[in-house]
Amino acid sequence: MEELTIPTELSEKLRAAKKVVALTGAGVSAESGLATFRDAQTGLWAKYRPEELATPQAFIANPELVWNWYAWRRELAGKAEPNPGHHALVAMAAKVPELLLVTQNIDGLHQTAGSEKVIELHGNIHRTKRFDDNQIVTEWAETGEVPPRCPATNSLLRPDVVWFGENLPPGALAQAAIAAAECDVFFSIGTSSVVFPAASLIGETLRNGGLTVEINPGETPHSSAVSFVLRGPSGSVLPALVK
Ligand code: BJW
Repeated sequence: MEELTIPTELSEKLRAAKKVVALTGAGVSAESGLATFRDAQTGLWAKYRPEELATPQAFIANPELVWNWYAWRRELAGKAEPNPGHHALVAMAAKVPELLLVTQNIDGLHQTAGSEKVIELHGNIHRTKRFDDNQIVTEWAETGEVPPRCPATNSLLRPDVVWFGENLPPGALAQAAIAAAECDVFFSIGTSSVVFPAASLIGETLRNGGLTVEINPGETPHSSAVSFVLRGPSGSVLPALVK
């Protein structure tokens, strides 16, 4: 990749910023070896149908298939390690008075890297909950039944992720929206910005006059609206931004 030049105006605004929000998506974990969703060749949705795997209806129709698919992805996420993009966001948090990381990622890699203020909009694949009442369950017997059941209630267990048609975790969206409205700089990093309501957060910053920055090797629906576009992989662009 050509050496990336960070615009002076952006560096100055970031240095002066009091509140920063970074919204991240699957692209941030791509350099950790985890597939994105919508890449035309390697994306998960190029190989699997979301209607059959990532909706409550899919789980009701075939809980074993859905559990096994997430068990496979949980293993991949468990083996993955944070990349320079994740680490640069930890470094950025140390440089600005307030940085809130809002992630759509369910892999937990921001926390592994050391990010502390993280809102997980779409849950976390390493947590498990009851299908019927969303209570988190931490232990169950491995009886061979797939999916396993809650030892206390016998309910089917499922990953604590947000499927299509499901609400985001209570309070998460409201907290992220307030932070986006109040921030001086909003980064949209490694997300295609097509999944709502996460994709609407940048609108809060745009409406309130904050600076908006997109970091992505490709175009998104927000590319023409943001203040700055930094084209490239986040594992290279973010370290250049915080150095
Ligand atoms: C790199 C890179 C590198 C590559 N460096 N970058 C309003 C309008 C229209 C529709 C809706 C709406 N409101 C709600 C909806 C419906 C739906 C929705 O948005 N559908 C659209 C797809 C049309 N939303 C919902 O259902 C949400 N719930 C909801 O709104 O509840 C209220 C409600 C209830 C009932 C009815 C209606 C409303 C829930 C959304 C849940 C999303 N779940 C998933 C799966 C999570 C579990 C799992 O992992 O299996 O979340 S889908 C998937 O997409 C995953 C992601 O978090 C999410 C976003 O994807 P992301 O992260 O942007 O990845 P990609 O692959 O799309 O993009 C990667 C990007 O990285 C690309 O741009 C690359 O260029 C870039 N990149 N390499 C930096 N090295």
